Amino acid sequence: MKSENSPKREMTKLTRRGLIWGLAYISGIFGIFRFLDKSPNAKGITQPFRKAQGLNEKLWEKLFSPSRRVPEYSKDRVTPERFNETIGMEEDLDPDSWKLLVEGVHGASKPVIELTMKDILAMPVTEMTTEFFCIEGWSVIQTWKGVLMRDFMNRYPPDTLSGKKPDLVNAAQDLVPYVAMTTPNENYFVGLDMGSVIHAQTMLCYEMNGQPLTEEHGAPLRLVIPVKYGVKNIKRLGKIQYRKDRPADYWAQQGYDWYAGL
Ligand SMILES: Nc1nc2c(c(=O)[nH]1)N[C@H]1C(S)=C(S)[C@@H](COP(=O)(O)O)O[C@H]1N2
Ligand SMILES: [Mo]
Repeated sequence: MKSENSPKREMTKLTRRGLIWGLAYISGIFGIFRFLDKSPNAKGITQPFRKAQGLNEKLWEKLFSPSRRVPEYSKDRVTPERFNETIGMEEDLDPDSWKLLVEGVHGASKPVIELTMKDILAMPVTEMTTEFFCIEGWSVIQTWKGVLMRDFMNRYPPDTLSGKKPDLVNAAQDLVPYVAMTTPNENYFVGLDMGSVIHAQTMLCYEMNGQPLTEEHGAPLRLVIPVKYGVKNIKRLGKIQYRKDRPADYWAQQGYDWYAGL
């Protein structure tokens, strides 16, 4: 019987080839998930979050739009506060010696600008009630008061790539692309993309739920950046650097997604 090249035989071959490719594809996918499963597990990050990370890092830049606002709530939705972690806050805070250093300011006469809380309190005030998500799987709704980074950057604008005068609204792509923020002792440090820093709800915060920020929540000044997970909301801020190169980040060094976007 010469059935070797009969159409039916060809069909079977094709189907079998399809099946083999299909199996290879499926086992490839399982391989990726097995790999993610073995990925760093510091801080007890939950499995679904971990699986989303690889994807997150690649898509974040493409999907992120600075005009996309997170929901704001009425104050009766505020939940009990919760605090977490104090890296970079090892020494007791001395409010009198605290200052905020700012580097990379366009047109500045000095490489490092030093600000006090008095300077911060003199800037436009904003209040917002937003949800705060820790990567460990819990969230709280809190009222935050402070200075929007947008307003801060109007006064202290970042350097531009072209050297031209910065235009936060119409030429944000010409701003240096990154911002580094650290505690005064530099034990905790976060790296941020400029798009998230100029986001309309990113705030230098000094008051929480109508009270001055407590020491454990990051007095005298912390970052509240609702488009990012808790890890990027640095407490006891000591230094802001506008930068061309991507800054180091405490939790990214432990294997977390550098963007940590929501
Ligand atoms: N300086 C400093 N800031 C920090 C941290 C930290 O360890 N040190 N932890 C981050 C993490 S993981 C979270 S969830 C939030 C917690 O903020 P809260 O204590 O005000 O709830 O702070 C973030 N900012
Ligand atoms: Mo967190």
